[in-house]
Amino acid sequence: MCGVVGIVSAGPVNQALYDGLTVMQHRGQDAAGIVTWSDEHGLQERKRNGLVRDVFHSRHMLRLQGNVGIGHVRYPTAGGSKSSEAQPFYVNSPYGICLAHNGNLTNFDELAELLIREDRRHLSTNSDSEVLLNVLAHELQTRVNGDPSAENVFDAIEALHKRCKGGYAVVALIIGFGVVAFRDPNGIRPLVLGEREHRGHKDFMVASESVALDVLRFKRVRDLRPGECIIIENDGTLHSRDHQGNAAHTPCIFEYVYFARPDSILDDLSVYKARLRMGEQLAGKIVRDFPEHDIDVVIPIPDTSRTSALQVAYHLGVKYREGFIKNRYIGRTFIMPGQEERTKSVRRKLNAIDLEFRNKNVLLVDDSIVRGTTSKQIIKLAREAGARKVYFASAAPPVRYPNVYGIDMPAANELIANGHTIEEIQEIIGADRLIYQDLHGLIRSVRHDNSSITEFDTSCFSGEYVTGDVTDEYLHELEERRNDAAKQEREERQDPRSNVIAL
Ligand code: PIN
Repeated sequence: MCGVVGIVSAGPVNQALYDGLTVMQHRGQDAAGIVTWSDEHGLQERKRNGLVRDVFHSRHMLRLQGNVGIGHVRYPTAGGSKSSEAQPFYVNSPYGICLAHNGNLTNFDELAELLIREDRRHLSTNSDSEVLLNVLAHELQTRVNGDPSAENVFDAIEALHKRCKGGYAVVALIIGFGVVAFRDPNGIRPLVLGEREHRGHKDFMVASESVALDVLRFKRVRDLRPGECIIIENDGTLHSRDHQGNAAHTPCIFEYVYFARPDSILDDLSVYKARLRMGEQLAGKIVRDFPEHDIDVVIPIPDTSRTSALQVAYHLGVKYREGFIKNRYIGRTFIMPGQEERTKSVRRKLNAIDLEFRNKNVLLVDDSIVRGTTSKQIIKLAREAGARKVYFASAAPPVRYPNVYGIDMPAANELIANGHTIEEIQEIIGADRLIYQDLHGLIRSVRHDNSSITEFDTSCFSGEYVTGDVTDEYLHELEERRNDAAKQEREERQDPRSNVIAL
């Protein structure tokens, strides 16, 4: 997963872009980048692997001059975590264009081949952002007629939507013109528009999550519609055109389960309220599946699941307690020669407060179970802390299928629910009982407030891919690639980035 931001302002945008990326750091900790533009200083860029706070130093910020800019934080998706693949990407023909995106193209191979063979474009990475950028540049090139115009850009984006399949939320900067932002025709990946008054001028901002608007005191105007393209010219003129076609609006449900910040509103739906309702629905499921339950205490697995766990406890009429404390300052893992490599040990990240577990029947709540590896270790931790019985509940249904729209999920064969029944999973993770939310409950939890959205991208739970182009062959190739990427990652564990432990 990644985060994008774009701003056109009456004043300098460097600090605002930095702050916007920092508040979206949860969407990607692998690399960060900003480009800004001004008449006087031209295009300025800084991008590297690392956290936002480590990539940008004062000297870079001073250089990033201009009132127009875009930024990106990257999560490593299958294959690419090289510094050379940090975004935004740049091309200089037909205009200087920079582009950053969140999502994944499902027809990457075919697009890359056509770009090279027919459009005579050069690709130097395996990044689908570079492909998107070159498709945009090529489609603009065929329409070039002097300076860029809103009409030409809209036409080029319309052509891009026809060529590019998958889930994508994109920000681009066209030198001397402005910022362009667009969302895939199904609106799978989120993108929101904000505005603020500044020096008697209207500033505009687009971002992956509304929380970025909040911290910069932009008012949330609305989400971009699926397939919509917005252009904000350098002078602040805003244009919009819709290109949804026949596609249904199907936002990614996983954003609400885990990825987005709870204080964000995506597609007019509060992530926080969705998680509260997931807890309510989950409590209903627990009562149905386990009517004679003997749960003494509900304990969340920090952080995401807290909101749901609170409501589980409330609706079960059971105590809610913080039994696990998370270390916010995990250090690097130094792998010594001959040492058994255990970088992902939960022990380094979580500690249990024994008195909340001793002689109790505890219900641990997590937002989801993906590989099941941390669930297993956490259950062990709860038992070591003296729990009598350890029940486990997931606020999301079993994750059985890979995500192809930009959520970084392991290969299907690494998903614990792929090929296992719930009873088998319960046994593998060592729980006394395992309860999953059902898909219907999850959908009800998320869509509650916004009846205009009737469908979601639920592919990792249902195996249904809304773009209609995902074949078994594609999934098979993806699996091979993800297995290779995982293997490579294991081999490269001595990389300093290995200090990032995802629970
Ligand atoms: C982690 C949220 N959440 C915890 C991510 C673990 C699956 N895991 C997905 C559960 S946090 S596993 O709260 O945002 O830190 O099933 O793959 O072991």
